[in-house]
Amino acid sequence: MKQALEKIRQAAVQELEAIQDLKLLDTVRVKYLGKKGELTAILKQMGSLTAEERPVIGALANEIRCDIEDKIARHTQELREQALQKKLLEEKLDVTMPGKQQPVGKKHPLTKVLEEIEEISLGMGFDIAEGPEVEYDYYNFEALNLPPDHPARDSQDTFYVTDTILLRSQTSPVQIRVMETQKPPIRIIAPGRVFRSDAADATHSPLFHQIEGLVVDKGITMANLKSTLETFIKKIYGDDSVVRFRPHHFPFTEPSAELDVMCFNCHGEGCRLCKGEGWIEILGCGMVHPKVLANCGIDPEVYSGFAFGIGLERIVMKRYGIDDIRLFFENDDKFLSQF
Ligand code: 2NL
Repeated sequence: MKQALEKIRQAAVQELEAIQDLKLLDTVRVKYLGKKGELTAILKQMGSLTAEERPVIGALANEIRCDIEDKIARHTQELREQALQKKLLEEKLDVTMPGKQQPVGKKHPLTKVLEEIEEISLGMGFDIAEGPEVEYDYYNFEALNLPPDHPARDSQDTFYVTDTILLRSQTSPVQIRVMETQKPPIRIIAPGRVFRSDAADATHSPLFHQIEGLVVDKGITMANLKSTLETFIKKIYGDDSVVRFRPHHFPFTEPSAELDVMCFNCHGEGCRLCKGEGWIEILGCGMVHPKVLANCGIDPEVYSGFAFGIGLERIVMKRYGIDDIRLFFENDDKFLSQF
């Protein structure tokens, strides 16, 4: 019987040592120590032993049970330790590895040039004014001396929301609102989105951006207009740029003019950029029409002013040689990442 017990111990130890899986360890316990296990089976035969043999075998059986339990416990501990080490090794994080490069966005070319123009304007003493994109017909047209039958008010060109409400087609309504509520001296620029019901093509977009400027005070003349705009243009295009004023017509200014800058690509020779003209049209301007001042409660006998309007997209297209206005609004990263 002693031999049978020692055999069980040996078999159990051998089997135990071969096991590499924590889950299988319990099968060893059941096989040798369980109620129907091999050790229990031997102990059931204790009845056949003499009174002297019984305590000796009993003690041995107990010692073997303890030994096997002890070995199972130790092996369990070992396997747990191994599993932990493996897990730690697999999940090791090397904090010295270089991080993943995150793509960084860039400013939109329209934003870049607008911010540049805003900086220049602030430096010249202008404030920046803003106003609603959805406007009353009154502020967009009527107050600006565009009578109801004026062709610019055609619903073909303007997005009407109702009979009297529309998407502003210029930022002048911002300036009308400022003149209505502030006393001269007024020195503002009004940048923002404007809307016209044009079919989109290389030079037209139903949404574009305008920057208008307005100066109103006592004694403002065409000389102030010319010197201010020439200074402004030289800050944008460089000190050596040459400007010229051409007579023009706008309903809201009298007299009116357009300002050209000598082509910065061919210096007046004529090239593709200026379409052979030698000059590039930059903005429209003029002395604020007396009726417009009066509409805003400013006495045209006391005050005078000048105003100008720049199309932002045109300026940016000329600056970077962009030949299609639609590129600004397509959110194509290949285009936008170039600026
Ligand atoms: C152009 C022409 C211009 C104005 C805008 C203006 C505003 C008020 C009163 C008088 Cl409140 N005038 N704005 C004046 C002249 C020209 O823009 O060709 N823009 C692209």
